[in-house]
Amino acid sequence: MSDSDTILSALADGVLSLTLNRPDKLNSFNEEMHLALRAGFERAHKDADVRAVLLTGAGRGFSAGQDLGDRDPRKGTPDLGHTIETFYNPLLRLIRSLEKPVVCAVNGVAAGAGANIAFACDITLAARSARFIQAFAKIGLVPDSGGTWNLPRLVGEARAKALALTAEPLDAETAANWGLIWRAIDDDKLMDEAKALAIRLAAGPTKGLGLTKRAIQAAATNSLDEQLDLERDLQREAGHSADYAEGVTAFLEKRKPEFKGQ
Ligand code: T3D
Repeated sequence: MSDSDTILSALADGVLSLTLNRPDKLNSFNEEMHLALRAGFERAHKDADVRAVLLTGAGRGFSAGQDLGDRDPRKGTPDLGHTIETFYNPLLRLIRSLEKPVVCAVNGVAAGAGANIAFACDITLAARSARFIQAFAKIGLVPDSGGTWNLPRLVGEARAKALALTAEPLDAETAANWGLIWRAIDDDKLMDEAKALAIRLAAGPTKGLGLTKRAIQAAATNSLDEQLDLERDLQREAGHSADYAEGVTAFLEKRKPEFKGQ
């Protein structure tokens, strides 16, 4: 793990909590925070004690996307393709390929890459006061961090284009009604609800939950035939898991299951 304080990291109850921690810059991404967040997700991939991840932000915002202080054009033109390839794309791939649930608690404004990282998580809750902004349009950029892939799939082309071309803020309630996130929660209850959800998932049959995540994500590009074959293969794998044996045994014995994520 990175020892940077730009990401606060704590493991408890099987949940790895990763908190974006540059609150004076609305948790915008600089290279140090990128590397620290990546280290957190790499740990989640490797560490069997991590059964779920909870991603949130410190202070009044979730994330304002790229730190524009690092992008002053008066000091030269950066190669943004290089930074996408080096930082944002690996992060998105780590989140999507992690076969454990990733809960995101959007505690305040989520702009640019900050919004699209939130949309890439598995279950995203947002404080009622939070706003989502495809801020790229305000500075001449293209939505990244999977935005152009996720937005049309989640809300359809008309809404995706309007969000991306106007950069108008979207409130949390509407984001939930449109299917961009799971739920809008009263601000003072957000973190309690997000933690409870992450702990519940971490105590669940995380092997099967991970396979479920893989299947649902594959549906975006599979035909029905391909998806039916994938369901067969993944069900076979799930059926051999210790968690499946425990779940059925516990049901038959009328007791609470104790899943191990195996
Ligand atoms: O470059 C690449 O590698 C390519 C990848 C790009 C990915 C991207 O994310 S591009 C999009 C970058 N983000 C933005 O364009 C958003 C810029 N921020 C805003 O539009 C607004 O700050 C918000 C709408 C997000 C929030 O507005 P508000 O009024 O609630 O807060 P504020 O007063 O604007 O910001 C508070 C502080 O955070 C302020 O600092 P100060 O003046 O108090 O010292 C502000 O400068 C700072 N801040 C906010 N966003 C950023 C930021 N500092 C650096 N970078 C930011 N993105």
